[in-house]
Amino acid sequence: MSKSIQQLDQELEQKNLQGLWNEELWNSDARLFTKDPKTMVQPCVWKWADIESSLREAGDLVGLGGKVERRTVRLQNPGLKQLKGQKHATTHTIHMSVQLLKPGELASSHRHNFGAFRFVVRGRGAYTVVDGEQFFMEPGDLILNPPMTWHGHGNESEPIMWLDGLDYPLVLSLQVLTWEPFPGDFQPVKESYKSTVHRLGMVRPLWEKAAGPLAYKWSDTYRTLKNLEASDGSPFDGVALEFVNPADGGHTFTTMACGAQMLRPGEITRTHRHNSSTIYHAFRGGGVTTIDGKKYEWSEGDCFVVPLWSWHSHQNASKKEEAILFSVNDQPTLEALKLYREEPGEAGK
Ligand code: 1HN
Repeated sequence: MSKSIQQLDQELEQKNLQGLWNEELWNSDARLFTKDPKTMVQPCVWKWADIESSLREAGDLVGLGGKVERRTVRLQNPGLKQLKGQKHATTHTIHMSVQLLKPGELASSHRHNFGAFRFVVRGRGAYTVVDGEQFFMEPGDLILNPPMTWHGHGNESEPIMWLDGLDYPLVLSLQVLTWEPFPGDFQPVKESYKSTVHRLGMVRPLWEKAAGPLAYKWSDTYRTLKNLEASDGSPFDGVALEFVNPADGGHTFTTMACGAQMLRPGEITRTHRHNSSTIYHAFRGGGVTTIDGKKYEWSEGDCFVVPLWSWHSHQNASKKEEAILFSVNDQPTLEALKLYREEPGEAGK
């Protein structure tokens, strides 16, 4: 008597083998192989009022020290909650959280092989020390922690809040994540960086190994946006800038690109889609982003996600004021793997 397929399947199972004839890869509703990419990442808006009040409460309840290295609140994507192990993320590749550091606090130094950045949103005067270089923070400043750079934060000023962006979900999915504390808790500032005026612009001290500057001052970013205000800009993103990598002039990180874009009063961008995902923060102004035909409203301070391959366009809600979005996306990862794709929507849309 010949074997049934079920019997064969059982025998294969015991030998750690599997026949693909039963697989849902090809033709079930849950199939993996589809013409368009599928993602579990969902569009989502996080209101600034919710983020800020959670952080303020955490500021009263949660002290730094011991097990608590950072007081930071994650933007959890609702679509990823059901994923075990890698559910802690804003998109499948990027983790964004908002951190509060109170006056008198010191957040100990550590380093990891995932990249990170800070984008300052409220308060000024705190600092972060990256590989011994001290960067004082003001709203709109972007400060990079490239992979394996030591970093700790201190505050002798007023309460400060910033966005933390990290590519740790990506590195975790590759199962190569590493993290280590700084021996001695807080990395001291190097002698050469002890003055309050640090290097500015595209210069570096020759006697240090340091790469280009790891901080982008908001005053420079904003001036550039304003200088380009009358240009055509990108049809899909308005006056959009990328923060260039100080080491090679390319994307901000090997894995992530950070950007700042200005939507001019009344500006509505053309629809397009790409297989990178983006996390936005409304730094100034308010507007509406249409994602796959649904409108998501945002006002100053809100954060939101545009998932990969979703059709999207942005609109500045004001006819008088500009709107400025800070963003981070994983396009560099897709490009590095030669997987990046984008498509414009129909003209006039
Ligand atoms: C981290 O190291 C920081 O250094 C902030 O301030 C947020 C979220 C997940 C993993 C590491 C920081 C983080 C983080």
